[in-house]
Amino acid sequence: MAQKVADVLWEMLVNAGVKRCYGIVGDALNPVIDALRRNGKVDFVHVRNEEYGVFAAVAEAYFTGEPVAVCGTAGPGVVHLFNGLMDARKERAPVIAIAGDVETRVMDTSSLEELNPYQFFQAASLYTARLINPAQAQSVIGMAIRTSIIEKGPTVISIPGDVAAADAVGEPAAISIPAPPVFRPSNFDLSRLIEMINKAGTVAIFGGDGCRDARDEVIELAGRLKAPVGFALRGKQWLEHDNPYAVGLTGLLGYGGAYGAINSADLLLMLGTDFPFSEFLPGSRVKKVQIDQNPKHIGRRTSLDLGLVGDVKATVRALLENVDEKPDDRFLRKYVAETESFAELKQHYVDKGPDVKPIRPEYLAATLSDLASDDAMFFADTGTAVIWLARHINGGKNRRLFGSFAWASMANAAPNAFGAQLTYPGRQTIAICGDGGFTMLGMGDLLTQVERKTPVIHIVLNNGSLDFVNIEQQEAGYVPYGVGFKNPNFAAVAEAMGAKGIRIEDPDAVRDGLTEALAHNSGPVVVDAIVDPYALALPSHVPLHTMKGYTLSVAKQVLTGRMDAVIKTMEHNIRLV
Ligand SMILES: Cc1ncc(C[n+]2csc(CCOP(=O)(O)OP(=O)(O)O)c2C)c(N)n1
Ligand SMILES: [Mg+2]
Repeated sequence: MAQKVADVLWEMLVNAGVKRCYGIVGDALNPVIDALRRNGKVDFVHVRNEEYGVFAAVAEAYFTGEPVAVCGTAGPGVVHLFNGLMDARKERAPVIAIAGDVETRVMDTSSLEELNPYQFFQAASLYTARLINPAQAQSVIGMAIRTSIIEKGPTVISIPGDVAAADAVGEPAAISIPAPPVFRPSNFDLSRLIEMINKAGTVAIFGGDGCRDARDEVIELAGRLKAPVGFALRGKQWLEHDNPYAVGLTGLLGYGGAYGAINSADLLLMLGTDFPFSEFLPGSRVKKVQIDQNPKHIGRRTSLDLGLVGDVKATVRALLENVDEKPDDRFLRKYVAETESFAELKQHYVDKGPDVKPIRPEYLAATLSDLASDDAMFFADTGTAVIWLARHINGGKNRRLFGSFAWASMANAAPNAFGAQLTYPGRQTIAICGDGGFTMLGMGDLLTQVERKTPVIHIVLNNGSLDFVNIEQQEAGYVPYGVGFKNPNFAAVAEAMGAKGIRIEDPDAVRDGLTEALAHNSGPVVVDAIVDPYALALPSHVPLHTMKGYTLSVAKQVLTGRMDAVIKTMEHNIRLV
């Protein structure tokens, strides 16, 4: 049989490193999927919702750096890809979407399921192509692959069924991908930075995901400058563990001495971070320097005294050869000590945990961290799960912590962990899910996991509420509204679906329940953990407007007859003090 356009597509994707395609088949995709079947080198992962497939692909692509395919068809199935592709864009994950498109003979006639991919994907995709002529295939597919890998993010190939099924023109093109380039700022800018560093009495470092490959260099620089190292959530897994200079996280989830260090140093070095919460960054009293690969990140969150475009690793290496060692470590010691005392405070919630019912999520998360293996991969749903992950799951050289940290979609953890499990079979992959998140996306595709027998450990924080929003509303001074809902027994639901279910209601069952879940390796397990919906999670630094908002909300709740909720919140948190 002559090669079809769809055969060219898969051969080129396979040559570029694609091993899996997550999605749902149908109409325009039928010839595409038939070619995948003939090709035989790509694992097609049929999911129950295309969005779940994309979140799985994001985790796989982010951790391996290799491209991962997803597919949806046409119109509605394609629409389901979108949220995950936005996440891929923000997490810089090379995901290539194959979007089924209407037949060319009805294109641009508003036909059934027709969707203009250029308009629709504009915000998410780094490159969108409509493959309407077989002769385009090699160039278009090559561009989608190279853009996705080199620029790190999602691309879209929109393909009508008739074109996918048409005879190919020419052979599949070879794909050559350059290794990531090493680039650093100009010598002129570097010498300005060196001068600023050498002049500054005290220096603080604040790092993000851009420090992923620069951990050793950043720690060496911190040692030379006696600089406390704070981080954004996306920097935590690279910069916190085994780092004597680490001072925690700043921002809404913040803990430790990071806020103080960053705001009182003479000079702040922001390394590979696009941290969005400007109110936690210092004003003009602190001199600020930002180093980032992406020129668009420079200066967009706070005003700078110097902005440098370059790779963090290469830039810090160049600095290390030239900056003077600082002799005085008092500044560093002060914020490291502050971090240690916050850790004691955090531990307090954990230590009291075994006696407190409903289960404190802090205790649950800390116990999980304690029991999980040294190379476990943890995924947190957007919601309070992220807070507990940030504060109570300890990282490590081989541990990984991931979530929808930059896009902040709900329901990411279960599919992220599923994608990670397919990529790293046998490694502990743990999804800390909200009950809102789990019922939004995770529960339906638990069936996919049952079929695949993927031993993903789902910990569902069963608090009967969209608790993060509940807290948010109170911090903003609103009476909580639209945040409560009723849950089934998730363990029973899991068992009915063919997974293992474990329900934990009592704090003294936490340890054994989690141990059992972590040891289960014949398929997915769902731990239904009944946790305290009134656990309050204020950051180590509370902005004034938050304090005011919370007071206002409490006043409004009292005035609208919700005294019971106010008392419960006070009670549940005060008994831990
Ligand atoms: C798709 C999506 N919808 C809505 C939101 C807004 N949001 C952020 S966190 C959250 C609550 C999550 O609730 P749940 O999953 O139960 O976790 P909890 O905070 O209760 O632990 C909501 C609604 C969002 N981020 N993403
Ligand atoms: Mg919830």
